[in-house]
Amino acid sequence: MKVLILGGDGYLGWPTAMNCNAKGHEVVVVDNYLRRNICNELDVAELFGVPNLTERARRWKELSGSEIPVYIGDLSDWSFISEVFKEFTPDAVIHYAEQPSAPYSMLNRRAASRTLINNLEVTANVIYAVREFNGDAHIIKLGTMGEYGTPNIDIEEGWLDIEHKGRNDRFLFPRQASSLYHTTKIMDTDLLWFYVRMWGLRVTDLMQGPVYGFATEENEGHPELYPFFNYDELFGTVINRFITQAVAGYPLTIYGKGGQTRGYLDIKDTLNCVRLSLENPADKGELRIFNQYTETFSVNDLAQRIETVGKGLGLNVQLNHLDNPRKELEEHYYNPTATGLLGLGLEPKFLTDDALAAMLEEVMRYKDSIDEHKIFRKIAWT
Ligand code: USQ
Repeated sequence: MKVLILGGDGYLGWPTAMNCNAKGHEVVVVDNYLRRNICNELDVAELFGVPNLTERARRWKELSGSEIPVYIGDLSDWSFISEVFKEFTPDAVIHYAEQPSAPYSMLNRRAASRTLINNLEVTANVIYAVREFNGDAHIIKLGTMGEYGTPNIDIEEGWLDIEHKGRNDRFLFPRQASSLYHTTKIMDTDLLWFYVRMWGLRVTDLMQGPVYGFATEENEGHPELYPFFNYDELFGTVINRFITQAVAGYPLTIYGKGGQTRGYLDIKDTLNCVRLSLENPADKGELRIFNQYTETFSVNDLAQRIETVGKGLGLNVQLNHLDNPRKELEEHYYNPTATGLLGLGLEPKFLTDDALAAMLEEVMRYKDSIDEHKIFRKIAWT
């Protein structure tokens, strides 16, 4: 298939590009370096440097013999996005081109506005570009499990059948996010659902939980092809942060009581989920929603497991309960369904002790570049 990957420079965008290309798809990547620019502006912490997208594509070609053309530009600019679609006419669009950090979206008014405008304008432009240049193209949109929040009922896969005063109907599952970033993802889903109804688009919305790791089949033995690995409070997700903290001997930053439970997945499973969705497209006029995670853990579960495995490797791992800078439930019911992707053939990779040890050992190779000052800056939600 001809696959257009928007946000191709990101933590998941670049690994997805290599993976789809390695599996025989023709891939083009687009990015405006929004995430890189925010990281530079805010002096965040990445474990290792990552070459720019053009350079990574060049190195991938040396390794694989296959070309991934790169477009650098802003997808909220209609003249740019329409140019890309005219030149490539994709069969599928994988849309990662969003400001992905919840803490960044809560930093200040400018960050909130940048998140809101970028995420919604790009999604709207993608919808219009698909309609104008190939109405049959499949849009695969990265949503988030955070759209649902932590309701006191089981979370279904996107939809809920409601019986009310003796009548029945089917609606999007109730959503109530706990950051502005997550709220923009709800708005994206609403936009997509609206245009699926209006224009009969073909859409898959992937409600993904926090992702961990950086090793994939394609970058094994090639650190120059690794994705970003942030361990700071803005762009680092909790498992990647805890692993780095354990290696640095920095007490693990458990927010509040640590009972916050989420659905997690290995970066390799993200790639498989996205590719399974690509190769088994949604129908025309369908908004198909999958919950994309493989296991649920509380923050305390994660901290304790990393403590045990880290100590086994001789690391000095300590746990620290900090005042929670976020506004979220710290003890709650959490029982989401996730059967759709298993039905398409996903074979999950679980967070075993061996997998944790492998991540700790890989991060230990970069121990000297960890800057402890950048681990916690207390971005408060309220
Ligand atoms: N947490 C800690 N200590 C830390 C960092 C996080 O206790 O040092 C807690 C948070 O308070 C939260 C949980 O760990 O309860 C997960 O936090 P996270 O930073 O790993 O994830 P989050 O901010 O929710 O966002 C990440 C990605 C986002 C994606 C989302 C999926 O950055 O792009 O959409 O995971 S989900 O969490 O299911 O909404």
